[in-house]
Amino acid sequence: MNLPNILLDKLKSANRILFFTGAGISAESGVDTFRGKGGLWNKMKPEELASFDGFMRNPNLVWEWYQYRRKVVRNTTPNPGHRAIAEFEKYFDTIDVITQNVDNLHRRAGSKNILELHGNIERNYCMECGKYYGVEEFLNSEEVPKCPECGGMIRPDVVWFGENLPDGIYETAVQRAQFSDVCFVVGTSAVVYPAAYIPTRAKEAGSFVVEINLEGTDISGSLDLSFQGKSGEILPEILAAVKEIREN
Ligand code: BV8
Ligand code: ZN
Repeated sequence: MNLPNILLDKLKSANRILFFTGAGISAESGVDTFRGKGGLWNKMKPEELASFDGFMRNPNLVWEWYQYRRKVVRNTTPNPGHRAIAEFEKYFDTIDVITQNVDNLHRRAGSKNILELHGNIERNYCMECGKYYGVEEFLNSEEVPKCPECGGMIRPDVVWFGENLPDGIYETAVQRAQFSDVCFVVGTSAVVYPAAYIPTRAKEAGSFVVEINLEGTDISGSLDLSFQGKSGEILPEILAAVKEIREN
């Protein structure tokens, strides 16, 4: 694929690259996205499943949904898009990954500098005593398990709608986006806030913002470049160009 010279120039001089990712980057690993074709929200309402009230209304249904998603993630692997992002670390001083995803696939692909804005489904915690757990202890629990320490309800360590993001993580994410020389926005419909503010904050601060998405989004027109296609195909192409530029 022929990359525009402006992008090649930016990648030549850049020190800090930031990847802001959403569910689309994991689609080629077989992990359902939320919106768009085949998205989860086409079949069920986010408020019912990814919200505290939804959980309290029907804890076992929500727990079962997360157990299903954990099984999908356990039985898949990072795809070439995740791996290309991890490999960028060889060519630049700083690579930041800011993800809305909870599937842990960036870490499994080898990325080091990751901010998980919406938590991680491979962690649980007790709603009473706050004790953190992994997923192993409850692998076969079909119902919401009780905390072995205090008997409280266990929930996935993710950020539901109406819940705050983990303390300070959004502010740190914005700061890193503002310091980036190039910001890739990958596989997100950019409709969930405050995360969806990040590409705009990067652009306002002078970062060169490049979208990689299967389809156009509400922010496509406001960015510097927008590639339509699969991240698992486009990111390796950009990495190949980077190798060319940075090795010569
Ligand atoms: C909060 C849980 C403070 C974990 C999720 C303004 C400011 C602040 C808040 C709000 C605001 N406006 C509205 C709100 C409230 C709400 C919100 O944003 N609502 C939206 C829907 C209007 N935000 C919140 O509640 C947040 N909390 O702000 O706290 C507060 C407190 C109280 C009251 C008010 C404020 C919390 C938001 C987090 C919610 N939790 N998930 C889980 O179970 O996963 S959100 C969920 O959506 C996921 O985390 C997901 O990451 C996220 C975003 O979705 P995307 O990642 O973009 O995925 P999507 O499917 O939408 O798009 C995928 C894209 O990829 C598509 O475009 C597709 O075309 C593309 N694609 C597909 N395949 C490929 C591809 N691209 C490339 N290659 C491919 N192969
Ligand atoms: Zn407990």
